[in-house]
Amino acid sequence: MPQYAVVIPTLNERDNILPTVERLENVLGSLDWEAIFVDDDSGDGTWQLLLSIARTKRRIRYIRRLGRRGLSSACVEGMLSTSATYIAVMDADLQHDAAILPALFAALASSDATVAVGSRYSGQGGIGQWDKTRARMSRFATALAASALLAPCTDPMSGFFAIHRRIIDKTAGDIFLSGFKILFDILTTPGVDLRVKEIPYTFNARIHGDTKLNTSVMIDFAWLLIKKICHRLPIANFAMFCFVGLSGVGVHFAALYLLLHVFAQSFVMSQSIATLCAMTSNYILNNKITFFSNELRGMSFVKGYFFFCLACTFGACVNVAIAQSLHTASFSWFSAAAAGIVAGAAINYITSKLFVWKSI
Ligand SMILES: Nc1nc2c(ncn2[C@@H]2O[C@H](COP(=O)(O)OP(=O)(O)O)[C@@H](O)[C@H]2O)c(=O)[nH]1
Ligand SMILES: [Mg+2]
Repeated sequence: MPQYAVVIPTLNERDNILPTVERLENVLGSLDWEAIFVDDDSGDGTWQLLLSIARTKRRIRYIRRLGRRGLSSACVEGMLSTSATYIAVMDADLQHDAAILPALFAALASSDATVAVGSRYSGQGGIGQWDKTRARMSRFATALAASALLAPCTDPMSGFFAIHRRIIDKTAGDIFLSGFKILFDILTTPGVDLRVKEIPYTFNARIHGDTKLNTSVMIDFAWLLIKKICHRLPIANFAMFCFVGLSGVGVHFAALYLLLHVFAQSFVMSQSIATLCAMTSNYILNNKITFFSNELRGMSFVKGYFFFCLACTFGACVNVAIAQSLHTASFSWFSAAAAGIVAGAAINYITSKLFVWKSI
């Protein structure tokens, strides 16, 4: 059984495969290693080439996935397919300098690090020939990402790293499979033994093929980032809860308008159904975003919905009671109502966190 594995996701990388295999053989020569290429049924002949190499070289394996896409899910699948103790992830486009693979593995095997990161932003590392826009975007995303990290790392967006297998065994079920930044995902997963060591390297320019980084990948990343920051910072988590509540107001008025003017229902009926629609949409969004790490599914989702509606009802009662008593104590209608809304939201948040998503 090889001790070391390198997982290499590929999507239309035919011209990069042979040089990558050659680099691996050169730098990993004396180690007991295997490489697992994970290809998403590329149309350019990548998997056919991988098949022919795998038939002649026992260190090279490949997985051909059908009807699926996604860099993170490809990496997870590759990592779970090996029983090696130390597992690296590397791009297939020669942008990652394979020469540091032995140093990444050594960092895990001979120190107490559990994650070794090929870093462009530490020591002598660098971003090579990136244009100014991509360099700025990368710096900006890295700075944002830092606020969600659970272990310090100067390059959490790196796609070049190695981990001890117990890290992936523990985090595999939590990784955002349609994501692109698996290292960031791992470094922001709570309850994991994260000890990071960084190995500087300089990012190479792509010679063959095109980048798969596109707008939808960036949107997915923004989504992941928001969720992780919300999880890490309680105030951001509360702000997200309030933001979801605000979106519920929009849902409420849209439903009310439709029921009153399109379906010609009575006001009481329309207002009741609109309230239910708002609560339902708030529940679904909070389950997916605010409390994503405790996301409820199946029967728990149904039970959670019931408790969430109870929590909202309780919050609404507190809201009205506080507003009423402040108004009676001659506060203006506006400040009395505002205080009621803030108190109601805080109560909703605390009861949701404690009883619905049980995340304290
Ligand atoms: N299996 C698989 N590999 C992918 C997918 N998207 C990108 N890759 C591979 O992931 C690596 C990084 O992608 P790349 O386009 O180079 O991203 P960039 O380095 O950020 O420009 C490359 O080896 C790609 O072939 C995907 O959806 N599935
Ligand atoms: Mg690349």
